[in-house]
Amino acid sequence: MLRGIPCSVYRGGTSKGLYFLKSDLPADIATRDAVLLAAMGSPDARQIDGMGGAHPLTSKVAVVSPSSHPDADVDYLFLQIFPEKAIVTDQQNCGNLLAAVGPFAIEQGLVKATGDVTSVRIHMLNTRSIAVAHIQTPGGVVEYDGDARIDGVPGTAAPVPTDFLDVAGSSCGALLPTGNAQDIIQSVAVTLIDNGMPVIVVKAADLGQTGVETPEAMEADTALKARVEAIRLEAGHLMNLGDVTDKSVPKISLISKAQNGGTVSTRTFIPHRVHDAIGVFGAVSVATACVLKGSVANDLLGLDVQGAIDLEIEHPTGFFTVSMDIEGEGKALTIRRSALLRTARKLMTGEVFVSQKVWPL
Ligand code: NQM
Repeated sequence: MLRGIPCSVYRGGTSKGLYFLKSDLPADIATRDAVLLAAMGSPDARQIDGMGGAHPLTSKVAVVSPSSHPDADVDYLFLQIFPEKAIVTDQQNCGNLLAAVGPFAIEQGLVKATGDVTSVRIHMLNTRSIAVAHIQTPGGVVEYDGDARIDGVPGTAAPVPTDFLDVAGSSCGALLPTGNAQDIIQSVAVTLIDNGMPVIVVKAADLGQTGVETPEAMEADTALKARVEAIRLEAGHLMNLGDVTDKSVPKISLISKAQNGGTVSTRTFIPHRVHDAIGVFGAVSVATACVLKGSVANDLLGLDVQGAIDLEIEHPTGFFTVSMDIEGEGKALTIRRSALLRTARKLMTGEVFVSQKVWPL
């Protein structure tokens, strides 16, 4: 027999996932994870027996609940469901699914719409940090249509501008987990950085790449993938993440000079597929590396900036704009605020069905 669980599907930014109220899922974590694997159809590369889209960016879950944090309206737990493996991990945050947390919270009655724009304060449990998402709510109803365009998503939609208050070091304990702006791993200069997402920044040229290869070409390059993974496994320990064999962090961004008038060009392993764009916190972390004196990115670009700036992170399908307010230099760099634009869309709401053998009634 099957069991239906209330669930909604939203596109958040350039990702897509299942959104649940925490109270609709099992309280026991092992049972919850078994339910989510069954709902997504993992482990199976095609996820044919579930809702997953056979790619890490479409195999994601948001669990939302009222918050007890004094500065937040709701709690958001992000869970990455590996398509090919029976792994559910909370070791990373996701700024793309975050874009639909505000609309979901309002539509589920966790947050009351106030005026034309409702600011939803979201406690991101994965990184114990706060985001403030500004949701269009004319007449007290979430508006999804609009004129905002983000690269990697066709068409336009209502804007979801989002501010981050303090995400530096939220996964690794410090913006620069090794205390260095540059380290050497396997004879390659890297910057290990965490401004909301643990990322290894490396010059594409140092891995024999131009940096503008297509994601498909990079994924087909088995020698490159092996090199990237070897660096990643070593970096995991240096970044206070331990053995990262079965973790989706750190990401690794191969950077090169901008091709299209932006700040820097990127190709990002997330970590076993190459992103068609770049993750939200991934972009914030790369942008931070660009302005950090002594980093491999700053060495490549020679940027010298202070105060409020917009950085255009080029990726395979366009640009990702990160707005930052920065102060100080090198290891003393402080990011007073970062902000960016996403869009979201409700795709369906109803029930997802799993076997009662997984979660008995
Ligand atoms: O970095 C991809 C995405 C992400 C995560 C990833 C993300 C982020 O595009 O905040 O959004 O796993 O790197 O959804």
